[in-house]
Amino acid sequence: MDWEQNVMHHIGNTRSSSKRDHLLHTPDAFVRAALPGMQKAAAIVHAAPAMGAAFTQYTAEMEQGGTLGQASGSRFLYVLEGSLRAGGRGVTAGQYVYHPPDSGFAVAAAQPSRVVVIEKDYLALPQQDPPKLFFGDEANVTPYGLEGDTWLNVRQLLPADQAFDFAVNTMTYQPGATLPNVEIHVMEHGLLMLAGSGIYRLGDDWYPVSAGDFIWMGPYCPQWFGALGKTPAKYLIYKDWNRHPLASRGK
Ligand code: UGY
Ligand code: MN
Repeated sequence: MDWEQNVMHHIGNTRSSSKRDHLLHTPDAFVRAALPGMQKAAAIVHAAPAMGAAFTQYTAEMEQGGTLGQASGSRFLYVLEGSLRAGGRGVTAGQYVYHPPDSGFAVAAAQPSRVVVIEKDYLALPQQDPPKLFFGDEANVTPYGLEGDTWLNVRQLLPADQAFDFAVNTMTYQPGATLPNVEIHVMEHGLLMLAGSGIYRLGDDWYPVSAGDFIWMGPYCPQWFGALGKTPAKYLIYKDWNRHPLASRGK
């Protein structure tokens, strides 16, 4: 433990902040525990119904040969480090898998790995089948500039198909780039900072954030980001998507 960490821990300080409509979860506050079915692996649960989220997001840290348990609902996996065997295929850093509910398959780490895991109860559309199993590679996704801003590149990782009830995107900001406006929307977000740093506005608070930090934004949480530093800032962001606001009430 270095000097700075030591002081941080001993005086009870953290950059983390848990509010009604948002959570900043920083690595100094992470707690690891195995979920049912996990072997040689542990989960850092960042977002869950227990704090008001309608989905679950955790980082799985897996030893070589480690496994995940069964998914609850549909599941999205994005490999941060290492490589997995999932659904009979190899999935390495920057690659990802979506599988629909009730079609889970074994996930094992081919080497020590860190993986983003997002799970959600699937909201079906009337007369439409759920999406099929989907494998993707971020390197093959063509970016577009948000509202034409070429300093802010968005990569939509899942197909533009309304059968999907959530989206997962990466957003890469050149230093100095910002969201064009403070957003306030019904969708919630789970966000993992993958690179760089910046300032996140959440509600009426402003937080310095950097790679490794997680943020949950509840519905209607005011949000804005500006990238700081000399290298691009990048995050992976979940949002519920493609459903009527009354859909979760069975409408
Ligand atoms: O897709 C989004 O809502 C995204 N622009 N939000 C965000 O980056 N906080
Ligand atoms: Mn948003």
